[in-house]
Amino acid sequence: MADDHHSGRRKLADKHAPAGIMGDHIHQPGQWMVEYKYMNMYMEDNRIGTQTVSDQAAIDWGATSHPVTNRGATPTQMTMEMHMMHLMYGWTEDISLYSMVMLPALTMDHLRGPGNPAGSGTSFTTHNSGMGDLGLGALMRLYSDERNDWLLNLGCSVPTGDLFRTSSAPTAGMMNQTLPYPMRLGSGTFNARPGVTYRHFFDLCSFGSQATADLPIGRNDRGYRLGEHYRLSNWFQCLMTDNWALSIRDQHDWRNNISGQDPDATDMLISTNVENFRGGYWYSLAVGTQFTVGKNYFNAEIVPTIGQNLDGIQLETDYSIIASWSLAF
Ligand SMILES: [Cu+2]
Repeated sequence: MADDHHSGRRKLADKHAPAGIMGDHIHQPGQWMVEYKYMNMYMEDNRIGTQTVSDQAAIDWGATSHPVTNRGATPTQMTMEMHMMHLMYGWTEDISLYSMVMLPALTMDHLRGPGNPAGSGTSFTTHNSGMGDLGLGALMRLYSDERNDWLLNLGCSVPTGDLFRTSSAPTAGMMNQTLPYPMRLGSGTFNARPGVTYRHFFDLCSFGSQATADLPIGRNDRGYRLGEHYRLSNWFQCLMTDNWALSIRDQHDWRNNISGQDPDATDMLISTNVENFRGGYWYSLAVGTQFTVGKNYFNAEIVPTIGQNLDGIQLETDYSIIASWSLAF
């Protein structure tokens, strides 16, 4: 029964976890997998703690906050788009290797504040896109039997994303300013990305649970380190047919604030420059579907954020969409 975990049950439409999960499976020795994954996260309106506020209230709040902020502008909405090229290879029976190229496209809309020489109350948009940080790692089987899989993910990221882009849009062309923290393409540090995944296969359904961490190491070339990010997710998939499954999933995200400080990120200008206004807790509930067409595997999810408690003032997350195509050969 040595090949049990390759046969039968694990070849059906729930063979991969829902689209928002990575590192949930390994491959047979010599097998390759290519995947393209698309994600877009939609954020609109500011939130102070758990309280949503208007754009004008976000500017007013910054006049007396600690530190004082949003004198130049407040963000009003953002889309965080991500194109991911994922490659997996089954190295041995129990170890698969992977790499992941990330191509983010970030767009943020703003309302100018009272200290902006380009005129209070007017709006502008900034955009940034290109190569993000490169993900690399190994997935190891800790234990498998006929119904259960335990996998360990030993991953990391390499700082290939640019931190130095500037924009003159905030001042309508009068001066160039460094883009604030959430508009940068990478973390600037090497990050450790460990994870553990458990899966259990019933006859017609499956359950999974995964804990992951993204742990930046040291300081980057701009003198700071992004906050640690921890995620816990649980999901349930049910087979409608052998080739089609439906999924539900919960997701808890905890993120810490930034350590250190980029001297060019002036707190007073905008809340996205404030190191202590990046952390928080987010709770999301996803629904999704997985299906195969020949050897092609399709996976899609919509992930509304149900609850969030943010440090300081930040844009609130409304929902994400995630979709992928993959092929193993
Ligand atoms: Cu794979």
